[in-house]
Amino acid sequence: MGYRIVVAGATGNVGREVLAILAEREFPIAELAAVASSRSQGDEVEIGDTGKTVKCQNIENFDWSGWDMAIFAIGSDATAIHAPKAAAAGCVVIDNSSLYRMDPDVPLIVPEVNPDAIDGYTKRNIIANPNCSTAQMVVALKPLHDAAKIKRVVVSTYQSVSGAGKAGMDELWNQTRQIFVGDEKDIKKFTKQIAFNVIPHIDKFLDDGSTKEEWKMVAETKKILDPKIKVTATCVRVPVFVGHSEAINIEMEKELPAEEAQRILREAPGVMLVDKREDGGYITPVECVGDYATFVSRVRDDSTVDNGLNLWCVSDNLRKGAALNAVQIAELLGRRHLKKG
Ligand code: 11C
Repeated sequence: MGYRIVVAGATGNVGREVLAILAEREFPIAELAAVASSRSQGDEVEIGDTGKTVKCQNIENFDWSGWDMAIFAIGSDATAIHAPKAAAAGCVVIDNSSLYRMDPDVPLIVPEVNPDAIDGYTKRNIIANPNCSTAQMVVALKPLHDAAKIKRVVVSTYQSVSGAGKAGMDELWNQTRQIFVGDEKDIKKFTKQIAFNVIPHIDKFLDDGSTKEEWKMVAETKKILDPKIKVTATCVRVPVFVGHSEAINIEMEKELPAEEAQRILREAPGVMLVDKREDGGYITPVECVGDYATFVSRVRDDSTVDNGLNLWCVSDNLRKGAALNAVQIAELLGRRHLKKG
């Protein structure tokens, strides 16, 4: 027993994490296929640290029929070509790109937050995975929303370069070295120097002066958690390799003192509260790498508004922000609908 599962984009940052997490979580697999662009055809991709590999097939001529599900991590343009083919062949697509997230016929799922919404996947045979900065935020917000109804969220992000793929990681590494040895700096992937700097710009600019990354946090939070919640975001790229951080200010309908919020967060699915209110008693991005949890620290009352709360939220953007959430969706789909595990 088990599923015939495809990982599309298996050679990328997220695809590799998907393979590792499928193995770590002992996802029931009858057959595994790794597909990617023709450039990677024939490459052996490691399956986490199992010592096993899987040979990459060319996505252009892959036959999707007979496969139960596919986790896509190939970007919106390639997804637009291949996801409809897979879905039409009966293979349920779990898509990491932003292409289908706001499609009303495609559920946008964070299993700890809105698992029931997955039942709508049959309309298009596609399930969307949210943006990394949204995923970790809604995991932290959900239990507080259930307890005291969140009205408004003000979030500032500190997003690692791995959100921009391997090219983003290479650019931080290369610039750091170039600055140390006095070479001229290469600026290709980001718009300004990222080493020893921060850049208040992720994704393209929109007409109102916000960026698409900021818009995603607003629109996706409404779709996943509650359309009534107002969100305003400022998204910033920082010189960290892996792990997105967020400073979140929350305004609620009911009073929820910080101690009560800590108690709720301690029990919440997917959340790890690390909040000692002392030197080092909080989590930083380097400590979250490779972990599944959304870490919450620095929970404190905000006395400048009624029923206000501040918190700090950190998670591995390649895991909860992408690959782990996709595998959790695959598990949920299996449990609720495909039942072969
Ligand atoms: C970043 N959050 O850190 C982005 C990466 O919509 O899935 C993921 C983009 C997306 O650059």
